[in-house]
Amino acid sequence: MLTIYAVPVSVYNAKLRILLRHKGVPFTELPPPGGYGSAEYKSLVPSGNLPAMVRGDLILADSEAIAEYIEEAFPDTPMLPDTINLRAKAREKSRLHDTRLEPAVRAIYPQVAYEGRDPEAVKAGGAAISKHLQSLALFLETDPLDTKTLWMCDCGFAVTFAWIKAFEVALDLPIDWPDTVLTYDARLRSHTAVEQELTQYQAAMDTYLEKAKRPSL
Ligand SMILES: N[C@@H](CCC(=O)N[C@@H](CS)C(=O)NCC(=O)O)C(=O)O
Repeated sequence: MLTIYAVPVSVYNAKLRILLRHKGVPFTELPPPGGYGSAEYKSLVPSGNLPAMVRGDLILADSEAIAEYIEEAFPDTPMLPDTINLRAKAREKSRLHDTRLEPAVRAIYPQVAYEGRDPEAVKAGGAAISKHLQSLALFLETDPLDTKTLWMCDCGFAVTFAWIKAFEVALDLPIDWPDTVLTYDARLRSHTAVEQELTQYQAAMDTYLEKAKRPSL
């Protein structure tokens, strides 16, 4: 059995769950032993990072390292392409999400709570995210990956797009969505694994966004 240490709201856990759902790999999700950030958890996962995976005597952190392992361990329903060049392009796209777009979205978290929110920081955050969406649109114009397949590199984008849209509503985050990216988002959502995960994940997003609401007098 494959176990994933997770917290419900984690973007990278949701990314991994899309991959596991799409591949039909059974897994159990548990909270990190001892709690998030605890010494007990760090004795298992030195970085303290979530998600982490346990399978037999293997303990592995980082969603992309885990995704690559699962791809090799469960090769049915491949989520990486079959040529070296296309796999390289797929990995480049994963990193575009993990190292560029998602960190720009994460920078908005300090502005989520209504109390102390800085409208100028929200505006600047929206501009930074929009800049990354423009870069993604350019990338998509020459993306050689087959558009009918759900790839490993797509999973993170599906979750991050859902957060950007939620922040547009909850924080008035100003986002300039390129049409190419909106089309890409719609295509990702047409995959059952994405739609089911995002539907189930909505409750965790709603709970997190409670603090964004203006307190009632
Ligand atoms: N690149 C990492 C990012 C994961 C990540 O940022 N996880 C957060 C929770 S959503 C975390 O563990 N933060 C605390 C830490 O890194 O110590 C991955 O893909 O797993």
